[in-house]
Amino acid sequence: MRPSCDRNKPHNGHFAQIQPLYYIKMYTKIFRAVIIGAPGSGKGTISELIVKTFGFLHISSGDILRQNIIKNTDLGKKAQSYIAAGQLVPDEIVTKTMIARITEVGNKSYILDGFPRNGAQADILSARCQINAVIDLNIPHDVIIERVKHRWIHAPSGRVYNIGFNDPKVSGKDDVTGEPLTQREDDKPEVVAKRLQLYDELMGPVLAWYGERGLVTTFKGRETKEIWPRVERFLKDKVNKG
Ligand code: G5P
Ligand code: MG
Repeated sequence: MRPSCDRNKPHNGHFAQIQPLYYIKMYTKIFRAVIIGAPGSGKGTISELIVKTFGFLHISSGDILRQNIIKNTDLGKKAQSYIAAGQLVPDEIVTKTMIARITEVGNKSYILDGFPRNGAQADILSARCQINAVIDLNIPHDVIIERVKHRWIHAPSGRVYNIGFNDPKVSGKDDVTGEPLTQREDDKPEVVAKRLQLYDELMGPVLAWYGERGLVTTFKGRETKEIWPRVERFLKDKVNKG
């Protein structure tokens, strides 16, 4: 039986009650989406809901880079200073990493978050795989600036919290591992301002490129709880049509 829509509503600020199995069983076709939006627009949060609801894999360039920084890999060492300064990590590094991950994932449905980030990356991605839809989150900058001040993350997994929106069960600790949460270095107000400016400069052409191919759907709003039901409906329609 189909779960009631109410189960998908946030519970105490969490989306923990989502019932994924109905969708995962029904949607067996391969579907690939890109989620685009300014820093702090909710790409990671909406992607997590897509994972739980549709069973897609979430491939986040930012999460992959941060995990490499924690592990102190060569990639992490190269990426760290760019991320801390709110600049893009050089294309050749990110593109190689993301294409390797996409290849590794193979024949599965996924949502790409944070990649592509400019025209050059979009070109390389389009040569490698076909994207079925682009979800464009359009959130006012004033909302974003307020939000990221309260963001806490569990960097090894990429799990993200926000005080007053989706609080951890125990203050300062990750719900799953109990490990301490941290704040992102690039969430400092001056770095956020730089990231927002860079986003506006670089993503305009990428959105236009996908727009010319009829792939972009924009979701405008101030809160995830109003945006998510629209994204969910959109994806259900798209995935059903194949
Ligand atoms: P990232 O990691 O890709 P950004 O800048 O694209 O980083 P970010 O900051 O991860 O995006 P998001 O994923 O869009 O934001 O947002 P989110 O984390 O889900 O939500 C933000 C906060 O708001 C969270 O705390 C969440 O809980 C809360 N929230 C969500 N909805 C609501 C709501 O309705 N209400 C409230 N109150 N709160 C809410 O990239 C980082 C860096 O990595 C490098 C670059 O240096 C980049 O700056 N990088 C790349 N470099 C080159 N090429 C690429 N392709 C690169 N990808 C990453
Ligand atoms: Mg994110």
